[in-house]
Amino acid sequence: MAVERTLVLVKPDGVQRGLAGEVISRLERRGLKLVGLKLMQVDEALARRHYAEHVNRPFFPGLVQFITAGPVVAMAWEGGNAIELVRQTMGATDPAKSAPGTIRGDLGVNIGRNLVHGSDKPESAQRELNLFFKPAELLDYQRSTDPWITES
Ligand code: DAT
Ligand code: MG
Repeated sequence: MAVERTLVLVKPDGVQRGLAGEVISRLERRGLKLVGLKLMQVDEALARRHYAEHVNRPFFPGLVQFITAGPVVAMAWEGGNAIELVRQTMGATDPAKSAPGTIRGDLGVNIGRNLVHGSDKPESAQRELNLFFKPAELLDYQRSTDPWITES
């Protein structure tokens, strides 16, 4: 099982609804490791690059408007098979079709307000992590002493 890193965004609707902690908590409980975290406003240029694959879709203008409408929580999560694990934990894109027990299935209503983003494959994860984080902003736990048990 390959150790992967993936980009997760709590989108503006999730931050506004006070669900950032809920999303973080679910990913922590899943067993993934948080290696990067920031609260930020996405500008139009970043939004267009992030969602470049959807540029010709009818919902693209609304998607860019939405993701830039308020702050997002951008995170990098690490773990074995992290990309697929995050996607499973988020649930299907349309909350009407996502299973109960998933973030979107439990907390979402509208496909245009589906709370979270997670990279969909390794190439996307690499590309998206580079858009949102500088390398130095991502923690390398192997270079630190064990943060959980080391006493000061
Ligand atoms: P996902 O976010 O599950 O990776 P995606 O990459 O296909 O889904 O689409 C990106 C976002 O665009 C998605 O989270 C919500 C929005 N979106 C997708 N399909 C849509 C549609 N048919 N109508 C409105 N918004 C849509
Ligand atoms: Mg996607």
